[in-house]
Amino acid sequence: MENCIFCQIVAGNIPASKAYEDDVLLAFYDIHPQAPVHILVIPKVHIPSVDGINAENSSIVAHIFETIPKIAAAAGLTGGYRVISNCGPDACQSVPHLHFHILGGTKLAEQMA
Ligand code: DGP
Repeated sequence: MENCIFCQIVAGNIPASKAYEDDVLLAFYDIHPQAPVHILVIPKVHIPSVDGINAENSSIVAHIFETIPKIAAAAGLTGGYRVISNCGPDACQSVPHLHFHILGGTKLAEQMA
């Protein structure tokens, strides 16, 4: 999608600091990090949000979650990490392309909201 920032990153039209890539997903460092390590993991195909996950594309999401531990380990997150996906306006989703935040590199706050 031409007007989707993350699709443009996948296409190589907008630069990003990549953490991991395969045929299905791209992981890159968040431009506004909220923890010492803050990586975004996105499907290469455009899925708008968690609300857009369905029987046809859920294998992509399964692959993302199978790969997140490898991405976290490669980023040195030996003490643990948090995975978050903001969905919709009440969650302050700002980019309408499904993404999972990996946050770590420090002791995170107990409260999530
Ligand atoms: P969310 O609020 O959950 O939709 O998170 C979107 C995240 O995407 C936010 O933490 C900032 C990040 N972001 C937005 N635009 C860019 C960009 O062009 N490059 C990178 N690396 N991150 C971006």
